[in-house]
Amino acid sequence: WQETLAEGAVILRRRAREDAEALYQQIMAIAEQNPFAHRITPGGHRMSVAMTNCGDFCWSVDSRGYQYQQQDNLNGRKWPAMPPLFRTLAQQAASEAGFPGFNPDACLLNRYEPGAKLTLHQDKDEKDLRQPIVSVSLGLPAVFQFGGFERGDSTQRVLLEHGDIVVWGGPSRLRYHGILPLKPGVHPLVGAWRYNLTFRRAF
Ligand code: MD3
Ligand code: FE
Repeated sequence: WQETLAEGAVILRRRAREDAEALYQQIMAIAEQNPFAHRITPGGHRMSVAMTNCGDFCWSVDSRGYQYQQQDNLNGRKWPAMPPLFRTLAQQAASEAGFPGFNPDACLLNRYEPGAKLTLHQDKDEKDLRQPIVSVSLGLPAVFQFGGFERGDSTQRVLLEHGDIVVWGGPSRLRYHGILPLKPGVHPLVGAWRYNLTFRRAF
């Protein structure tokens, strides 16, 4: 159940459904070691999305800016290791979408509460932009905005639902994208939240 959204952007609908419970348990275990937190952007805004990480490197934001770090800037601890299930799923999804050999060294975990959103942005802090990003959605559905290469370009809307995996590579890697405010609801496995895992090759 695979569809190409744009060159290099492939959605594998429901691909993670059978792994969803195990993924959710792992998310909870990671959050016990490194709780989800609302970070403050360089502009002084509290992000409505709460974040944590696993893997060797993880994307961080604080008053100094955005960067990949080996420690949590909130508590100075190293990130929990990337669970084998996470790595295997991301690698398999990448190769199904036409990106064999993907080996993520970073996994950012985003948690959305009702109303939480992510404004249009590009992901370009990774060293090798030829490497794709693999995203896994769990819990409540969200409307994803998929734009062009300039902030003002028109956007298409794609519903991302529980278990959907999207691989973003090739020319789509640098497209602007965002998440519209999450609608309230209750998901049977996950509750009143949406989780999104993004697997990246940072270095
Ligand atoms: C398209 N996360 O963490 S996942 C992010 O649902 C991020 O939490 C969103 O954007 C979320 O940076 C969207 C889908 C996604 C992730 C990375 C991309 C789409 C992308 C990179 C390039 C193009
Ligand atoms: Fe992004």
